[in-house]
Amino acid sequence: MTESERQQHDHLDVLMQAYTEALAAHGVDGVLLYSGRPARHFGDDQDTSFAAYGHFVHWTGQAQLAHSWLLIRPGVQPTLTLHAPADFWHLPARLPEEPWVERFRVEARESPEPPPLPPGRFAVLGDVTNDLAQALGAEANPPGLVAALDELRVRKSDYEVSCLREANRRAMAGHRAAREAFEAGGAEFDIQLAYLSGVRQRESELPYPNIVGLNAHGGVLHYQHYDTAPPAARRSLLVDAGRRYRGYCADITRTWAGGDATPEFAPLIEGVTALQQRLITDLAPGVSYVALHERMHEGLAALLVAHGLVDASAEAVLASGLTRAFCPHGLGHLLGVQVHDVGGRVDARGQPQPPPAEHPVLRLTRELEAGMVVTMEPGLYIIPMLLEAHRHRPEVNWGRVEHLADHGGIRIEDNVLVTADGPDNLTPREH
Ligand SMILES: [Mn+2]
Repeated sequence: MTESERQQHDHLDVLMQAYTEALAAHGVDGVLLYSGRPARHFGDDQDTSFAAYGHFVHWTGQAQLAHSWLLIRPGVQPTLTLHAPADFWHLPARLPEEPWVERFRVEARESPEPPPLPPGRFAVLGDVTNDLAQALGAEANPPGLVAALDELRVRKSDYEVSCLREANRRAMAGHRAAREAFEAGGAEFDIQLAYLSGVRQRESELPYPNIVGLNAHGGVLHYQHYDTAPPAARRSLLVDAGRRYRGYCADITRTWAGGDATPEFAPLIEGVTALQQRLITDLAPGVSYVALHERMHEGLAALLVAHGLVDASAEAVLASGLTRAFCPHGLGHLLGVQVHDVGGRVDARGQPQPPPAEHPVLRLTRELEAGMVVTMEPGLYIIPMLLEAHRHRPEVNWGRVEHLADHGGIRIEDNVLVTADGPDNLTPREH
């Protein structure tokens, strides 16, 4: 057995023990996890792309397995029910030939309906209706149990960490290919194809749609298109792109200056990168992620001043709220079998931890603990819609800001494991 296979067995042992405690605490004899199914386009016979329910993936790593059911009962071998209709149009669902599969009793089922439950009190979790749960004599998605199982995903096992590390390693091959395609003069579409080829993963299996923005598109936070024509000038590229490995997600962003960039742009990328590296060194158990997010804004204020974009003290820039116009998103989030992993806005006892009023989109508001994997992704963008509210501020060097506008923005994002011995950056820093 390889080290990774041994780690996966340990992961499943720990999961069974933790589920046993959670199920007892919530008064059920077992839980049926539904992987889910793709949605069908209205009035059509074609389906959308699909990702399985996170709790199903936590056990199986199978992020693409639809119409499947996993029954967990304390002290009993879990049953994994696969949908295997007699169908000559498609290949039936198949599991890999790997040792972890032996931990499950695997049953094929002709129908996509849930398997019958043994006698007892059960909960059904996933994209199911109350009617379906009732027909099984079970409860659908009881919130207390869901929250308890979410909490089990917050601290990663050694197996999960090694999967996240490998997802990062493989994603970097895509980022290298994307950068080369950019330097070769490619359009956004060419860069996307180069990325996919570099990671060798089909688009629908990626953790999220890649963001590939040239020039001003880098300032559109979730830019969703891939222009097929290369732009006349190559000022900048922002690539936010990941990969899945055994269900686990990488979420990495790089920004590059092109040959047509203004000379101010590359130093600004270096500034954001240095800020990101500094913030990473602050990751430790007991640290408030909200405080780190606020530290990012302090760093951004200092950057705006140092690079001559604002003529004021860093303290005054921070107090004016300008940094939130230059960076409207959060510093990062938890990462796991979902790119924005669950459990980011509760405390360890499950009490809600809403984000501060001035940072409403921050996805991670809790105190850091060893075993958490977080993204660290400070950004600095020229977003005209947001800067408009600050137009009256004479301290802003509007000429410089507008000169940068057609470079879009900068985001530098790594995935980092929090440990008692310091941060462990899972993203290879090769360039
Ligand atoms: Mn992210």
